[in-house]
Amino acid sequence: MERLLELTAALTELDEGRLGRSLQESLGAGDDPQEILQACNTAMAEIGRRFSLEEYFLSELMFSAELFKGVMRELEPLLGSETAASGRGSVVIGTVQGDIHDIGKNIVATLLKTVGFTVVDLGVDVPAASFVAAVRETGTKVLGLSALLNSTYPEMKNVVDALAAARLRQNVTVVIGGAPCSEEVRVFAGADYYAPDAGVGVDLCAKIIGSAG
Ligand code: B12
Repeated sequence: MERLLELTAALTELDEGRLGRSLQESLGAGDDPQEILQACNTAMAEIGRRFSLEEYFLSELMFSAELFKGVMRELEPLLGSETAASGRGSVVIGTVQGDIHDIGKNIVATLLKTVGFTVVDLGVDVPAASFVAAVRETGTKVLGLSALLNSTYPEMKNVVDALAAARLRQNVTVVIGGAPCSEEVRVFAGADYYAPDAGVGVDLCAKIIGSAG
């Protein structure tokens, strides 16, 4: 749709004014907030590509994150308006140690809350021991790990191994996500599921927690 393409272009070009205008236009026209999010994701992937090609630098990455967070501030109340009854169980989530990317994780956390899960968000750069402690304290059935850097894949495995060492592995389903994750990374890490996007992640949580009673 043209409005959403314009939004993607405005974010990709890091044009704050144009982004604000196209966001307002989209919201005014009643576009689905999920589709607006998707349009932003497309832009972030392109921004990452430009960074790889050295067309953009770290300052541009940082600015893109600020712009995305601004969009999320506008979207959150709209996503929240679909809130279902709470009390569906808890999910612990965090970005693994060594990694400070949190935009994707925050989207997953927001969507989980909107469908009624209690989310314990441990933030970014989370050591394995903190994940283990949170799983123990909350008794959660699902642990979500976010990682955006190839260098942090081994850290996901560390978390899974630490859960096993604490004899908690069998109590919890581990779901991983983050743009460069894949089924291969899941196997490497010893996790249970890989979610390519937030929607799949939320569906998985519903399935796991639902079926576990
Ligand atoms: C914005 C950004 C940053 C920002 C992050 C700000 C923030 N608060 O998050 C800043 C500027 C800080 C940053 C820093 C760096 N970055 Co950066 N960054 C990005 C960028 C452009 C976008 C990431 C993003 O937010 N995408 C949008 C969100 C919505 O997508 P997402 O995270 O994938 O999440 C979705 C799904 O994956 C899923 N999901 C995510 N997590 C989880 C978890 C669970 C449980 C589930 C179910 C689902 C799920 O749901 C989300 C919604 O659908 C990416 C490019 C890219 N292709 O990803 C590079 C990218 C990730 N960064 C990269 C790099 C190299 C770095 C730096 C090392 C740069 C440097 N030289 O310092 C540092 C590392 C800092 C660190 N220690 O973590 C590389 C990583 C390469 C690699 N594969 O290893 C990328 C891929 C860019 C590139 N192409 O080179 N970065």
